[in-house]
Amino acid sequence: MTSQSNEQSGPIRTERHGDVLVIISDSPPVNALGAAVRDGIAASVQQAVADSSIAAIVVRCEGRTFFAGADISEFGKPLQGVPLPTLVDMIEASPTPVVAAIHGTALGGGCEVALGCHYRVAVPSATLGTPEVKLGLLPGAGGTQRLPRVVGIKNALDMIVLGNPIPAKAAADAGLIDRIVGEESLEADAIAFAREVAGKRPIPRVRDRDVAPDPEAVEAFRKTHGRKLRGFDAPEACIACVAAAGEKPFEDGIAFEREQFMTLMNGTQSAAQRHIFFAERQAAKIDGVDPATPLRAVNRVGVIGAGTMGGGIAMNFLSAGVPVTIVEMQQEALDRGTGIMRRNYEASAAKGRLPAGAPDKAMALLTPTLSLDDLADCDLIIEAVYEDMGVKKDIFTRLDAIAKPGAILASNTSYLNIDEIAAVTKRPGDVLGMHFFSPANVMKLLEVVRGAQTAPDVLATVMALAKKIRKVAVVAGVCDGFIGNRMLMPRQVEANKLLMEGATPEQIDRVHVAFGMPMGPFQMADLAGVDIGWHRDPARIENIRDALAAEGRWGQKKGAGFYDYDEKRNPTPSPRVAEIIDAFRAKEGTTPRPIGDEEIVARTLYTMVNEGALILEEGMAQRASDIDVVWVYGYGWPVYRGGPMFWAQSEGVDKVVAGLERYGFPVAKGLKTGEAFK
Ligand code: 3H9
Repeated sequence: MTSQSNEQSGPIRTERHGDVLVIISDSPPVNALGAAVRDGIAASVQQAVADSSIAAIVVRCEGRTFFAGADISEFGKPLQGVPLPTLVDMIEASPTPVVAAIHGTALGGGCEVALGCHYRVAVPSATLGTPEVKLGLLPGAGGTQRLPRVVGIKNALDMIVLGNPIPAKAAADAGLIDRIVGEESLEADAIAFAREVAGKRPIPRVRDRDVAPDPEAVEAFRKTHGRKLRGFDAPEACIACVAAAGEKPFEDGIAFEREQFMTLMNGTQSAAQRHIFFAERQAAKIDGVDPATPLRAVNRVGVIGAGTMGGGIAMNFLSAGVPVTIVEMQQEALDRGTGIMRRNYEASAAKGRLPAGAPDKAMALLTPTLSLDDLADCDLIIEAVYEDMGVKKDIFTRLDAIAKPGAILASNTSYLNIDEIAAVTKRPGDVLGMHFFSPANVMKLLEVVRGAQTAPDVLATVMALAKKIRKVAVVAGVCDGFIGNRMLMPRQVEANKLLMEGATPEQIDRVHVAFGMPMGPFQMADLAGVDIGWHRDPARIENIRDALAAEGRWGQKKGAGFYDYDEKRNPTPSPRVAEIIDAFRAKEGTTPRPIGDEEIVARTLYTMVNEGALILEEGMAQRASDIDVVWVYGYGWPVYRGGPMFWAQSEGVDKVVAGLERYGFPVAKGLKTGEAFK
């Protein structure tokens, strides 16, 4: 049957295929359900319903995806147009059957629109999900009530509370998809399907289905995931709504969902999580570099050093299908490093996180070698040896002679001056920093350090590559510790001083954990190793850390650090550490005083915000939101507090400034002028 083009209203157009009307959304990049899209669909559905010659309706999207959700940029602004829940109800109420034709990612409101449709077909590569929880929200267009009615309480909890999308096949198995159709023939297959169901009555409406309550599944879910969801408001609201789907009539469940959704939407957690969503995407944009800059091809990556860091870095590329040449100095170290990589892959496969053949496939892309000369055909070479300027300069001098013209030379240093490293080469424009976080195959953050001479296309290539290896990359300038570690410094200095003045490691850590950090500064020291950066002279004891290191209290690995550990690595406060601290206080003539939690917050967290403001002032970060991204993805800053710079604003900038002044810190100019939040 020939198609006939009909109406076009903004991003929505319709096409007539005989007695089937296809409603098409064309709203790049992701067909978010903004006001114009919602209004256009509503008008088209009304029009179709009024036309007795139309037997069925298909809803599909142009471009890369079916609706990827509500338009997040509209949140917090006055509502315009048809509300999304009304649109979903309107589709569901249509007396003409409606079929959702899904490709790409049917997420959030997109999945809810599909649930309002009477039937759903999808291509095999499609995924469906309700990730609202990751924005501090819940599916607020009926999703919490409809999804459980289709897939059951247990599956709905997984999808709604964890927010992870599922592939079309799993969605079909769960009853969410009625038919998997051809990858290349979505529209034609959806129209054919629509014709098959056009005459069927009654029209199946999800709201008419029942789902039995399943309190056991709810309890089991809480037990399994409670710890991971600590501190977040949205998961509990999601759980309550899903449970309500089994307990309340549909309309009551919807009213409950609405109330919970509005509470979350107006709360600070969702504002923070939405901020991070956009901040993460903003971070990919490079000031002063044209987004159309042609990129250099990176078909092979070289990694120097097969230790924990080098191995983890290499895994990122192998997992993304990019061949890697990895260099070590000794055969034994090379074998050990590649062995660990293989075991890491196999452990992931055993846990079901990777398909069975993935470890072999990834490792087949790896070329281990003992010779730097073998890096000659690499397009990007990342040096990941230990932090020593002399060693790094030596390596870059040699690389300069070996690497092919146009190859990008990167250092994984976490502190050292990239410009000084670049200066030993004849191609400083090709040099930059790629600071991965440990474990490098897991942590999402990548600080990309832009040297004074780094060429724009080098920077743009590495930022694009970061996305390919699924990292969140942030551009940093050359300064001691770049963005993340530089902000760690004032926190550590103050934490140490607070110990001397009367606080305990437990108290300081407790304040940080209560704030939402995965661990406090002293727990982190014990995990990383108290001996890291230690001068290794047991006779030279200048601070508490030296004293601990000298006694072999190197942290978790030794069963003792700032805490004592049992064989399961459970920490308990250490009487010995208390003695050491007391002895230091006595030596320095300090009388301990009670320290309030509020002082710990001001001196260890406000000081980080202050450092962040200085980083911005010096142009070492492009924007405040980049700093937030660094802390959320690199250091476990609770995403529901939106990163240090966002948090300072929700805490109240005046309060932060007053706190800093109270404890005698020079306040960064930008904090007072507001420049620090741009
Ligand atoms: C919801 O639905 C609430 C309802 O339950 C209830 C309402 C009453 N809105 O990520 P990308 C932009 S909440 C606005 O780089 P990818 C994004 O900012 C929503 N904008 O692409 C970026 O802009 P720019 C539930 C959005 O291919 C551009 O699109 N849905 C939205 O790597 C490209 O994005 C979600 O949470 C949006 N919904 O990944 C899904 N989505 O180019 C959120 C994207 O200016 N989205 N943009 O920087 C995603 O997870 C990913 O974007 C997606 C594509 C997987 C779709």
